[in-house]
Amino acid sequence: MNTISPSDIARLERLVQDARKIALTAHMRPDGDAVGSCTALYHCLTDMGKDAVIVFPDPSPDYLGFITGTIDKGRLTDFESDPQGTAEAFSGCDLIFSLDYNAFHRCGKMEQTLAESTAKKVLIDHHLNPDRDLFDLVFSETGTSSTAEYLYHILLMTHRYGGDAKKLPAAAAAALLTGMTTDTNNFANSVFPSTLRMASSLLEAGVDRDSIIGHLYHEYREGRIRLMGELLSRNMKITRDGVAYIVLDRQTMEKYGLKEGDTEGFVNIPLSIGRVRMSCLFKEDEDRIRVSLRSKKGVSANRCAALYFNGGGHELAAGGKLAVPEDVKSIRDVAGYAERVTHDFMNNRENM
Ligand SMILES: [Mn+2]
Repeated sequence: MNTISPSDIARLERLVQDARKIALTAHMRPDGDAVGSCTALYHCLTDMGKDAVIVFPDPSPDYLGFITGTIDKGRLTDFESDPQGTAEAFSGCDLIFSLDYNAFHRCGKMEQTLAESTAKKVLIDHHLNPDRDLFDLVFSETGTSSTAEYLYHILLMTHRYGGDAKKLPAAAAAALLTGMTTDTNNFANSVFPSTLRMASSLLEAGVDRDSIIGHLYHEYREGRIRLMGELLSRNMKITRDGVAYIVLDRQTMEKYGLKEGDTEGFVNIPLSIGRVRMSCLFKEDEDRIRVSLRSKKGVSANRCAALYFNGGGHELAAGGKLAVPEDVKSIRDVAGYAERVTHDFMNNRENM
């Protein structure tokens, strides 16, 4: 992680001090890092006496209810459920935080409302290629496990917390540890020395990690595990280039009674096979196919997502989409498309 500039911290403190109303935002289909970061910052701002609200593009998934449950009533909304209220939240605030995304289009249908707001904007994020021009202040760092970790280090540099994790509100500390835990897949990837320092300080500050792990990894629906079994035994294909891919249609999702967020982490599993160098999960959505990519060192998931799947993200973990019918005619054509483009990708030395 690069050193965080004290002058940026001073600017951040001034922006917060001058703001009356503050809105916190994250990307579409917010994950543990997005929800954890927003919730943590919400508690810190509230702790400072600020009027803060969280606005997601769409609802936070049920499995993160143990985090969002700490937010005061009426302080968490989303554009999909309440477009009017969201627009009012943006027009009425004077500072907006963008957490865990690098450009407004990552907020989907909320993009325009966000872009039109005249509020000052601060980015705190760990994805590649941030759209710096959109923001008044940019904290962007790819050498960190998660936005939650990065936010933790930023918060600790402020006068308010002065390097002492014990001063963080308890709900903020737990939300930060949750965000880092999900983004590292429970310390399996993107763990830096700074990540372990953060975890260590948060445990010392009294965060109940066992309870977080229980919520995150021991409360799945039965359907998730049964679907995982079906996908791995019947659906997963491995190409001769070492690319594993799984195509998941809506019918199968419905058969197992699964909802948004229930397939979180599936894409990581094929990477545990020795000859697999990249794993792709294709999930049918209303008018598109959503794509998740994970790769091992030496193969750039980010580049593959950018070249063939209208997306990007991190070097070894990226996402994207295929438009129907522009990119593929239907879900049935995804396997053919995946085989073809990943073969091209894996055989072009520039991509390695
Ligand atoms: Mn993240």
